[in-house]
Amino acid sequence: MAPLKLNNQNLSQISTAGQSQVKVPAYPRGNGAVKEGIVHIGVGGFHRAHLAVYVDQLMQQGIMDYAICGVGLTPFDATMRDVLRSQDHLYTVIERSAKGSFANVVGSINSFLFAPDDREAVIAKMAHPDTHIVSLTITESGYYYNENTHELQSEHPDIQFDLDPANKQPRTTFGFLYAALERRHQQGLRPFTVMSCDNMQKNGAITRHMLVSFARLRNPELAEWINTKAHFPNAMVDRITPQTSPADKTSLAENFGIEDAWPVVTEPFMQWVIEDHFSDGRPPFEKAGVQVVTNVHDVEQFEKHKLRLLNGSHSAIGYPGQMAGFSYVHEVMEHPVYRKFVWQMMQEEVKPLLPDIPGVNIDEYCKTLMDRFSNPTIMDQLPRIALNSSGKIPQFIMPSIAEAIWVTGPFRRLCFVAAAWFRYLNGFDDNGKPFNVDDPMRDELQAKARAGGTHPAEILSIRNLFGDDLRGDKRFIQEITTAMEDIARDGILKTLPKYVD
Ligand code: CS2
Repeated sequence: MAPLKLNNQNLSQISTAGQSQVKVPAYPRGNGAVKEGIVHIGVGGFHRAHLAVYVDQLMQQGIMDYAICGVGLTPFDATMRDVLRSQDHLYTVIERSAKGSFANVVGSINSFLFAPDDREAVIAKMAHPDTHIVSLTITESGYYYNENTHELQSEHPDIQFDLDPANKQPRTTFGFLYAALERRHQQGLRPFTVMSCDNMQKNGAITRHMLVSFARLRNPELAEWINTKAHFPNAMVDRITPQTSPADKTSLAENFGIEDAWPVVTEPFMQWVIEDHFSDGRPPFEKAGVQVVTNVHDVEQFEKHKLRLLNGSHSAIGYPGQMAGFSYVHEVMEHPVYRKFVWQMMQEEVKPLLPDIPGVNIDEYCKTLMDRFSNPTIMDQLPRIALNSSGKIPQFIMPSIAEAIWVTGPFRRLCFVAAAWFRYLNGFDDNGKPFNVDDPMRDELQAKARAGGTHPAEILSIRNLFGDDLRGDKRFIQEITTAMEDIARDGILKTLPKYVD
């Protein structure tokens, strides 16, 4: 039988059409049936495999006031707009592991606004009384956060544009949030909660600081209202979500009988730990398995574990892995020396720096990560891991190096990863094959990497990424220079055994 196009009308047939059963929304859809309590900026694979899945689970339990209105701010979001609109905003989440493939059709995204079509509509939606939460997956660069000064990059042309009161068509997330909050204030509404779902340590606190700094430059009084009345919960978000490939669509059609123009592939594991700080109510996220905690400290510890162990290891797999000619995460994990390297980096260098979390066994956590990285069925692409590295290495690797130096712990393996990244920036693998370095700071990074050769000083001089902490440390400079020289001379795979016991 030909696959069925994903839309509301076909839902009941879809649940039984393929060879395997598909879970579909059992709740009513459409505007009369639900309220859109969440406006989410940045509808990519991760959002669709994470927050939207949690909300779908709540809707399956009859909680209908927090459906999602997706928002796309950039021209790249036009495809998502078209796909979602063509299938009643439904899409399929395919979970894959050794246990097999499972397909769930998710219906929690109820509408989608594409800001370049109508920016005012986005502001009005956020200012609407039904909206209680504005959530964000805008990547590190979307926060305009200077890692060195910890301040807003207020000189950035996009921020400058949005700061000009004459411009009523915002470009940045902060421009939209400000305009909507200003309207809510005028209307006597509470501020919505701004809920960051990005992979950053203290994501909520950073969001608050950036938005309030932005607001102060526009209207200090409103800034004060935002700062005192709005909440910005910190959160740790986790689910490995590769980019969808054409083969994923074909297998969905063949095995589940669904024609979906943009399904999401992910692992079974998912985790979300969030602070219980909301300014205008929240859904009972706990009912979907979210860990809602009252202690800020707890979230920070979870974030730190995740960013340093999971994302740090991903960096260790991604940059050297791509230089060595691998394509997928699980392929790297199948290489016995490389596998040992990842394990030893976690165990010997990162783990000793991490706080204990009651109830969390860190060795078990590391073992689970090794299994998750080794999952061959999700085909997680190294270029995905390598994307936007200027927002990743300074968060996932450099802080562990800096802390290891302070406590005089080992950090050689972490230096190898940083050195491999410096070389990766040149855009050629060990066989001279060119690849694209996809990063908002690419031009600057590449110019520095080329000028620096096998010495790190040029790259480390980018202050808003690295600050001053490491540049003056002789041990660090020596370690990293040695690794850069070895990699340049012998390549990744010949150098790697020097870093494995
Ligand atoms: C990856 C993350 O892009 C990356 O650097 O490490 O996208 C990772 O897959 C997620 O954080 C998992 O939760």
